[in-house]
Amino acid sequence: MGRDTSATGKGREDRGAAREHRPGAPPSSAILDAAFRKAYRSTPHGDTHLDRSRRRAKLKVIRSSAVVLRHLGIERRPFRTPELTEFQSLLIDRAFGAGALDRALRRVGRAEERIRGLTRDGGRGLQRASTTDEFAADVRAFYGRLASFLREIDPDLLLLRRIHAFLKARPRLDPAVPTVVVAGFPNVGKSSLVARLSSATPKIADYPFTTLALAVGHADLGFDRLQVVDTPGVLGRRQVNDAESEAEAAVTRAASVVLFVIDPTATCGYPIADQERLLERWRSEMPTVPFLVVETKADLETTPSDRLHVSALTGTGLEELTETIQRTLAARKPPPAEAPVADWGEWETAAGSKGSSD
Ligand SMILES: Nc1nc2c(ncn2[C@@H]2O[C@H](COP(=O)(O)OP(=O)(O)OP(=O)(O)O)[C@@H](O)[C@H]2O)c(=O)[nH]1
Ligand SMILES: [Mg+2]
Repeated sequence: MGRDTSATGKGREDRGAAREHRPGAPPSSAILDAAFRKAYRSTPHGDTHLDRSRRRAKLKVIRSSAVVLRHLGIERRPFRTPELTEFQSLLIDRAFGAGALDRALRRVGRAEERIRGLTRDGGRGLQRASTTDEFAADVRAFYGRLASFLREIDPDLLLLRRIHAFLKARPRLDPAVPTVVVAGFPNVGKSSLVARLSSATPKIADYPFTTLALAVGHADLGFDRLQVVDTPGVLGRRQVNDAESEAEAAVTRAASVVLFVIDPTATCGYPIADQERLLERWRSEMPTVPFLVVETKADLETTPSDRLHVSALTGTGLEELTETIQRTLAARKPPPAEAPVADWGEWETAAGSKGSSD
């Protein structure tokens, strides 16, 4: 019926909700809306009109500040440890620039401190004020400064949200679970193997760079859980793109074992010599990481090499590959201190092999 609700709490609430969903609105506007809505609903008790006015003003300061601080806490929450693993931090540094997340978090933390100080000062000011006009002026001044503190960190809040969306689109690898990282040139059949070895259902296509971000599947090798990570293809150039950078991060920092996939057929579009060069470079750069090398698409063509020849299409060699992965993992050194030792004890015993001491 077109009733104007602008003077009521309900009307304000609706406007706030609309703003929250306005695309491109700075984060501060939705947070301030929520804060002012909450403050507006204050209905204080008091003996005199002046008493009630003072209390109402104080409640506005306290409640709006509490809402803002709660929202800022929510924005920072995904980046606390242990929610954020070391590997995720590395991915973020590579994708958004080293230290960018820490700087944004520090600025948000500092804004929280300033808002706490502002709230204390606001409370004291209201204690000294003696007329309803003064209360209103104090609250207005408080709101103004609260809003400006918050607007100052809009770029940081936007960055936190972008990083959060980035993280949500990537697997969270459990550092305590053994991890096989499947890597190699583009289009060689990495995702096809990951789909065969694990629960993952990656996109598979006959063109390079089908996989653009890390994905994880889980496998049960009969005695323990295993994470199988699909990576984007890497061309082995000095300058890497974002997808290649992500693959390198997984190879260097997340892998218990790297399963390096070589496609000896012409179907991937890259010469085998280039693939071998990348393998050699990685091996020399990461002498402590075990590399398992397979030649794939064995249904099309095989080389005389004594490497494992597999086919994701027909299943040839996959059983042997699984056994080799098991043996390689069982022969690894004990994991770093943060991984639960008990898991690895079971792992080694069940695999029927003691960890090597090299
Ligand atoms: N004949 C045959 N084709 C295969 C085999 N494995 C993969 N392919 C094909 O090779 C192409 C690339 O496979 P993907 O698994 O997407 O390769 P990828 O290495 O993940 O590719 P990117 O994600 O682009 O790096 C697809 O057309 C697959 O069907 C195989 O064992 N035999
Ligand atoms: Mg792929």
